[in-house]
Amino acid sequence: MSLPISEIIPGFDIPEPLSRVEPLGNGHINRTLLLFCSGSRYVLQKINTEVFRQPELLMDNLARVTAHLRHRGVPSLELIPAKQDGRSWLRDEEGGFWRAYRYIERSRVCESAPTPEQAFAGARAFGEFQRVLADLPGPRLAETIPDFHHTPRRFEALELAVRQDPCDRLHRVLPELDFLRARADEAGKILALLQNRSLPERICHNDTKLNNVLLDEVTGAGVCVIDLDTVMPGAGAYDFGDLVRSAASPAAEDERDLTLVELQPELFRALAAGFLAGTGGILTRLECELLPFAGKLITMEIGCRFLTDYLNGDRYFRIARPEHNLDRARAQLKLVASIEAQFDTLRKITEELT
Ligand code: ADP
Ligand code: GN1
Ligand code: MG
Repeated sequence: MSLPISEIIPGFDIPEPLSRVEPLGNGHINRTLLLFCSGSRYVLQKINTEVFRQPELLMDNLARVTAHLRHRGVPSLELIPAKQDGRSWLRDEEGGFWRAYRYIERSRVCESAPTPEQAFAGARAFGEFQRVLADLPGPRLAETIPDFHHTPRRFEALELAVRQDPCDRLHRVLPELDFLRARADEAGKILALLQNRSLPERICHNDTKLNNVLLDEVTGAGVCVIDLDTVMPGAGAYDFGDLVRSAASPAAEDERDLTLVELQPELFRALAAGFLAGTGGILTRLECELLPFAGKLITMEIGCRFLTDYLNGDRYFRIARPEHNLDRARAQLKLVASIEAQFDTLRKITEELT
């Protein structure tokens, strides 16, 4: 049982009356609602505390990151304070963790099939995000989900799910499992370079799918990077990798017709050009060289996570149909195959741009 929204909203400094509430967006983890209040719009989110175990730490990260971005003239999310104590979040009596944002008007997200212009704009915004946060003052940001992009641990979690097979689904995923196992030795490549300091640790967004950046409804330019729950230390190339996963193929993340899932070099080029424009020269030579591989790695990692969740009975990612996580996994793995088939082209494009 969860509390009705009408009991949560008065806790925030939001003008009454509330005229309407609608679900917002397609996130897989948190619950996101759009509120229409007295002529203005707000976003209300319930954080999934099974996934984000220390939401207060996450909110500390978020406050520092948004303040720094604004200080540097980059628009960012604006949190609405809670009435009782002025904090940027509140707990309901059942322990639910809530926060509210001002809704950013005249913006939209691209869920799938981006144009090259949208791919460029989104990638540039994520690149700029990384560049501006490179000099965030203060201590290292908290890790809101430890080992988030520790790809070898994601593979270990898959093997555990395979051994346990709690829902008797293993027999349905044998080709996908073979596909991933054949690539397991590549899982630790970026991590090893981070660990031996060949790559710098950066403040990354870590969830750079294209629907986590707002684009101007009219001009299409990047307006604001959102969904900041996983902003924490990582490898710069990861943020490019998730852009490739989510925006280099016109197909949706859960496309069932796998013939539609194909990396398009022109979308990859737009993403790389946008990301490099946004990062504005901060990336090292090795980081630039790793961009195509990061696309493959993150697509493989998230395919692995979807498959693991399918085996475990869909406990992590929200699903809208019974085989949803399996469909998502298959689409990611098809994209990995497409990236591999065009890898030389992607390398050439990256070299041309750097
Ligand atoms: P989730 O963690 O569930 O992915 P997000 O923070 O990404 O949640 O929000 C889900 C969707 O809500 C986004 O894709 C975007 O469409 C919309 N959205 C979120 N915050 C805002 C905002 N402040 N202004 C406008 N739209 C927003
Ligand atoms: C989740 O919350 P959302 O939908 O933006 C997930 C990402 C995955 C993504 C796949 C905290 O992102 O890691 O890449 O789904 N977020 C978390 O679409 O696990
Ligand atoms: Mg999101």
